[in-house]
Amino acid sequence: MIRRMILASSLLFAAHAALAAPDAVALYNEHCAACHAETRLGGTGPALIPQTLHRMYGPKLVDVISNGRVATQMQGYSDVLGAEEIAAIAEYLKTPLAEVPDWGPDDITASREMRDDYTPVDAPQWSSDPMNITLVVETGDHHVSVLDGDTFEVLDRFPTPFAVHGGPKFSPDGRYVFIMSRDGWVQKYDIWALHEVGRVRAGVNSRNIAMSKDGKHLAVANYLPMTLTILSTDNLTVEKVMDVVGRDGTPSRVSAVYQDPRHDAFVLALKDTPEIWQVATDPNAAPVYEGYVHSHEKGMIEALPSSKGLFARKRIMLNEPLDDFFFSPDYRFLIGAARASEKGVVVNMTVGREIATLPLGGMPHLGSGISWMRDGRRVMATPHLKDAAISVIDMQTWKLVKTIKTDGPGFFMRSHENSPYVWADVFFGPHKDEIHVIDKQTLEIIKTLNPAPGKTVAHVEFTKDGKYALVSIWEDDGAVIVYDAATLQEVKRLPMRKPSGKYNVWNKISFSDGTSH
Ligand code: DHE
Repeated sequence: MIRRMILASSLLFAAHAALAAPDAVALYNEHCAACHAETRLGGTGPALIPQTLHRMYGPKLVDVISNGRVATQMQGYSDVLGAEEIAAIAEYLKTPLAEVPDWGPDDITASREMRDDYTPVDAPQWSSDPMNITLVVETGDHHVSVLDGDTFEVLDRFPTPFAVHGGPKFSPDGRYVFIMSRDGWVQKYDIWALHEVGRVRAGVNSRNIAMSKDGKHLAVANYLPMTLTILSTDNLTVEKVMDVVGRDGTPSRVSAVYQDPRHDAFVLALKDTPEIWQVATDPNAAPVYEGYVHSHEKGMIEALPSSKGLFARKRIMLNEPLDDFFFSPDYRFLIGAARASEKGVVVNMTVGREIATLPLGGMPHLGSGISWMRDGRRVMATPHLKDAAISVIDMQTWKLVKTIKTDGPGFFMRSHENSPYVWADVFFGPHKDEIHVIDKQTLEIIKTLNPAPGKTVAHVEFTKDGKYALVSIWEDDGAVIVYDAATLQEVKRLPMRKPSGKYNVWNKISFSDGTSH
């Protein structure tokens, strides 16, 4: 009798358990928290809270959890979790947090940690060419290696904050470098002294950083909070935190911030509102007029200057938000695209208006675009994150010159003024172990390298003179391969922990044509 009762009650419990709703919080903590943090405020992955997810409500959120997200580290969970469990997590992500940190100037200031074991030096403490230093970001164990660009000797290897993303930014003299991680930490490192100077948390969930033309200010683009943080490069103190709100009152995440040396400004890509912002880095910037008032005194309509001087903000109004940018080398034009759109847009940055559209489907990755001279005309090229193709565009007519078919969608492209070739990785798909080498004049693939079969091979950076090309084997037990950029022969292989981006001091501070800035 007792056995029968136990059996009945355990059957009842099992039936109840089967009917009970999945425990979303437990599932989240088990499967999502490692990247997005238990607080849901973001780590290697973005923050997962209503403020940052509102565009994904509905089936899309379930779709991303089930199938992953192209061009990101987000994998699909449909083979690990059931439909109900995925739906429960999606529902949980829509729940507002009890409290979202403001992360204003006081929080940023409180997070600032300057190293008391750092002593400034008068000159490099090593004998390599300071202009030919190349940094390698090793995401496998969150370090940066400092390479001598002539001998490829590792001069230092220092720990970085968690999940560095985007290019580190050098001071104009190449002496300091600033490195940002997705969880908002910004680190300052002295290359001459081979020593960290300090770090500060500029945002909760951040995208990238940009250096001002004069090297005095560092802007940090934030998703959370929806702000731009501007730091003093000298001591990492807060100079300004700008709330990012569109003209119509819509708060917006900042997808990215860039330096625009022509107009002496930071340029902001806004994710949620159809505007681009120019934020002056020139202390004498002219007043920006953003509205008009009726002056009773003067009996006329008077323009209302909203800001002037350092950090004056100018809005460039668009037809739709653009979140991925490429700039012409003279910074007269910005070429932008929205992730979901089938076209690119050309914006004249001096007059502040859209002037042309480009046929660019397949999710172009304009951030990796490069430009060069071909038959006396400047062309630009961009890979596509969804198509096995590279688009080459004439920058005078804004017409497509050629679609180069590749072995799979790529992420990064690189060249150098002294190289006749463009290097383009095949980041996604079965050919992720390939790098195409393309002739800049014929636009033909002249060679496909496959240095580590089966492993992801990606991102190229040249040495200062363009003689060598450095390629990452993007694996935990990976390497940086040094190629002779003319003969395309391997010269050296340096073991590294999941090396991602590589950044040559000279190529960056001289705004080399073939690289990102
Ligand atoms: Fe990046 C640069 C945006 C996913 C590695 N990435 C950039 C820049 C932007 C950007 C706007 C240029 C800013 C700069 O360097 O100052 N990246 C995005 C995305 O929107 C996207 C697609 C989705 C996301 O979650 O952010 C994305 N990026 C990735 C990755 O998954 C990569 C491969 C691995 C990682 O570290 O997250 C990645 N992104 C990089 C790297 C650069 C970069 C290595 C710098 C390239 C350079 O040479 O300058």
